Amino acid sequence: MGLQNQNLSFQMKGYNITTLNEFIIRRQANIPYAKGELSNLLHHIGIAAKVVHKKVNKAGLVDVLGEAGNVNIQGEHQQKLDVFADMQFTAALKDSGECCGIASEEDQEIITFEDELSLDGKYIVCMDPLDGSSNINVNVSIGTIFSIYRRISPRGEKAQLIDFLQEGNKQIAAGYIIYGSSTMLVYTTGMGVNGFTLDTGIGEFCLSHPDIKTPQDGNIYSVNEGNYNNFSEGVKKYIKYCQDKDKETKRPYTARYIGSLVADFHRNLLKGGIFIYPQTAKAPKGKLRLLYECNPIAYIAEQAGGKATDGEQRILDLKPESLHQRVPFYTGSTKMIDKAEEFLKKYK
Ligand code: P6P
Repeated sequence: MGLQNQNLSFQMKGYNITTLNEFIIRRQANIPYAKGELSNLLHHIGIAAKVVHKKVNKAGLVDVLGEAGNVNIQGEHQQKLDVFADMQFTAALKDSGECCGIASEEDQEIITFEDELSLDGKYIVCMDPLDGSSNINVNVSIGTIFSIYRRISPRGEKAQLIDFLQEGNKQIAAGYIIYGSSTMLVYTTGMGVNGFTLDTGIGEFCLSHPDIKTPQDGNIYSVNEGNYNNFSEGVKKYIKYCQDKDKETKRPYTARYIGSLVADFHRNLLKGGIFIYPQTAKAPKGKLRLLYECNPIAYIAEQAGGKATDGEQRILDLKPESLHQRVPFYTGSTKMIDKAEEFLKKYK
């Protein structure tokens, strides 16, 4: 059954839902000359998300907990679910025929798809297939993050490194899947941010958070204060500012940090707040990776009316130098980012 017919059937039965596929097709209708390639790519990402959801949801019951024994490019012990998620999203992107290659947190080099259909693919994808995976064994929400670009290298040829080292402001689409109390897919194609919740009863992502706008101000701050002694003076002063009592600005703020980027970001996106992973003595460039963590999250933050910088510059304007490059990361409510940057500047 074609995508249109399948979704029409839901409407005929009186279900008042908009499925991800229906939404993608409606949006495609608004994009002149869109031939459905991006829609098809997003559809395949949705399929992989459902497959990974099933595995993550049963993680305690089937043998996917614990480490897979290998160590990834980051020197992190790969959890079995990491490997599973990497394989599922890689396969889905290859099957779409729209993607000529990927850069993944789990793989040192780019992966090129060299079948005839994929070689002609218009897009490349940077992804963190399962971010925050050290939280898997303790049942804390984890996430998949993806970022889609038009390739620069000629179609019909192998994807090149230059396709992946584009500024974040060149992204065509970006999104994340959060495997939490429910599984949600949140994405943007540059026309706002929309959130879809997986209805396992019908196996569909259904529009649950249309046109997400993040509050301009907030009272949640998210930072790993265990690194406090390694922070710069400006970051330390900003954290103390968050903790000071001030009725007018509703301080002290609430500290919320669960060490899983997608979960920490998603909460602050909806409620307002600031997420900070600054440079520390241990991580002089910060910890989070530009290509497949900061750029996609930054695109979503901005599209929802928020901000994302490295403490000075807009994340989306940074020119990547390497696939796994790390950058300091400040993202969330615009007024909170501006205030944090005031402290960074004053105590530079
Ligand atoms: P720390 C998870 O490993 C991750 O990459 C992000 O999901 C998360 O925001 C960050 O690292 C947490 O790092 O050093 O605070 O444990």
